[in-house]
Amino acid sequence: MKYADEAVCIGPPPSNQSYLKGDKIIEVCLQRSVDGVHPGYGFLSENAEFAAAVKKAGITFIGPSPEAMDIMGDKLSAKEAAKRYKIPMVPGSEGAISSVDEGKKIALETGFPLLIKASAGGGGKGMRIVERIEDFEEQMKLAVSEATSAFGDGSVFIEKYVAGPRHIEIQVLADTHGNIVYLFERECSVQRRHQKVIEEAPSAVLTPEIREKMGQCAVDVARACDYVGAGTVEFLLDENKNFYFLEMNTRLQVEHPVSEMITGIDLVKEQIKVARGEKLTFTQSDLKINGHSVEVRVYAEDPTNNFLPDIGKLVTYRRPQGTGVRVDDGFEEGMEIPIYYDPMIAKLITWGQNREEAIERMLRAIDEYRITGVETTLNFCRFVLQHEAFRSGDFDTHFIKKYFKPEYLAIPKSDEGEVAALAGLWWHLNEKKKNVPVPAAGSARSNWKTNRTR
Ligand code: MV4
Repeated sequence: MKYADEAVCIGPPPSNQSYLKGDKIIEVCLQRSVDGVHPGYGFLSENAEFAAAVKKAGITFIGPSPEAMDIMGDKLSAKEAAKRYKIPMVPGSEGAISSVDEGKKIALETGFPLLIKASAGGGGKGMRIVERIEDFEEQMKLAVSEATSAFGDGSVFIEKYVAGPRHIEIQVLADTHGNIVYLFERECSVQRRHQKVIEEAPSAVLTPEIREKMGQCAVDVARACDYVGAGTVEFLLDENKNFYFLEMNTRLQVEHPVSEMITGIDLVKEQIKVARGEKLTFTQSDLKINGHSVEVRVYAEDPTNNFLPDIGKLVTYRRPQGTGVRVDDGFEEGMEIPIYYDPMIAKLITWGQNREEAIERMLRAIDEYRITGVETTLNFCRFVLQHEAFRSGDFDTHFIKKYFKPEYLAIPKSDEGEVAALAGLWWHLNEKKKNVPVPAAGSARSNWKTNRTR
């Protein structure tokens, strides 16, 4: 299904000739009298310069102000802004460290292990762990040069290393009239190389008290930069359930559907209403968590081959269906997965009355999804969802490193055993000239009565 009333080609597939061509996009908007730009996620969605250029052209940018994006785009200025409120932060340096000697002094005060982080960084880039003072100088130099080449800004700072943390983020929504609410948390601890794999809402471990405190802090962070629109405030939760503010993402995130599922709020609709200048029609006390939601990211990657992107044609593409199942995707059967972008095919989201039901529905939806032509991460997601550590809620950001080995997925992909057995039976019956019907493949596997395959 194609929903757009009109589409304009900006340029060829490589993103630096199309999705990242802010000037060209604005030019097209002006030609067509476009009144608003939704930046999506990725590409220009957190680019303050683009937001400012859109505004200057007299077009509404559906998102926060360029100033808010600037403040939150830099971790040190984000922490600086957050300091105006009482928001817990990981102990470490007050600001950027300007020399190795200064860094060493702060490192000894902070204690080990510690992290050196790039202020302009994201996704773990420019982040170095230091276990002992002897390694500090080398790691700091590496962090600075990595940050300089990746972001053109070599500012780095120190934070104590939080061991075994959970990644928990709070969805916030702010209008232009000073109203800010939080739409509870998403737990995104199951990650692989800073790429989220499974997200859920609410977190299995937050108490109502911690949830409310984190929510309040997230609202304060948003207030600290006069935030407008939908945003996400990221926290780490340590083993003792202490939480620390890390950074704020000034866009709608990939995993926003799980928040929509548990609150009943359409976040994109709210973004547009806020951009039009409308007031939020609900307050914090109107918002309640209803049930549980899980999202898995379906990537065209081969989990048995180091998650190598597997590009090619979607020969078969059939979505799962049913109560509590949502698929957000952009592909149809027969389409090619392009090489130019992140190879995400779809987001598969389920909702249930409780966590168990949401997970059960996800496992069923994964089984029902039919994708051939490319390898996908569906089996890998099934592995995670079936794992005892995930089921019990007792996991952290090291889940995949700790528990996953590609061998675990190297089971036969087709029903080869069954096919061989049926072929043997067919041959046997033919030989004996007995006319007993052979059961249809699949029927013998039904578990409707025992429900014990998982
Ligand atoms: C940390 C941390 C432990 N201690 N900061 C990684 C990306 C960036 N958003 C923050 N990250 C981390 N910061 C302190 N002081 C551990 C991580 C981290 C991590 C955080 C969230 C999700 C997955 C992660 C995987 C490795 C490290």
